[in-house]
Amino acid sequence: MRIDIITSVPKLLESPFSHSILQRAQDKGLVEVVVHDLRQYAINKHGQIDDYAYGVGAGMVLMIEPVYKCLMRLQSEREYDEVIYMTPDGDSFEQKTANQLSLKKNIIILCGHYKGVDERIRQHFVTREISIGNYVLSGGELAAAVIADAVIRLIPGVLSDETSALTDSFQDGLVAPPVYSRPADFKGMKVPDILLSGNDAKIEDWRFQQALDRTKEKRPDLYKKYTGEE
Ligand code: 6GU
Repeated sequence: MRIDIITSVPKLLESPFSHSILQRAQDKGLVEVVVHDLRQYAINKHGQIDDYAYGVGAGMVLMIEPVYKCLMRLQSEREYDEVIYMTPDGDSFEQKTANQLSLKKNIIILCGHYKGVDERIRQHFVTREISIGNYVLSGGELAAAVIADAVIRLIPGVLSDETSALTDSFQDGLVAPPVYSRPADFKGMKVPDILLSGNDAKIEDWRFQQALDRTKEKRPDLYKKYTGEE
């Protein structure tokens, strides 16, 4: 999979992909993440990429031309399955969205900034608009990193069997059961006996019951969906 991210603030995206699982996924050749500085496609030697919005006093808009030039350059090099625009008024990002995107070959993520991007880009070039929640960020970069993280960890081979995405919270519709590590007794705070019993079948039952109980308590919305109640 290849993910191309177009941004006016490339520095914001340097670190998230340079560590841990996301770095390892790239080292293994399972994903390629390429960040593009929109300023390299500026319309003049001043590096201009934004301008005043027509009919509005304040607020800068990402201009159509730099974004268009960057998109054309990329699309001349390979076929893209999606051009995603990060915006607070987009479709909300869910695990289901991550699952869908993880099956794609090449995707472009365009980060909004300022008052957004020229509407003609959204109308004619964007295939999907995504928001990561009901709050406003100062730009789409951190949201793009969230999406890329959620997608990349689903690519086969990125996670080991033990950390497999198949056992994630949400993947089966339930939140994850509690986990413990050594020591079994820390200052009188004990790990549940069942986990020390060595009885794998019983432990599996216990974990499932814990997941059910937790979901009911913490996420009644998910619980209702899971049990088919209502
Ligand atoms: Cl994708 N962008 C911005 N700027 N704010 C957001 C968002 C995206 N998702 C939630 N808030």
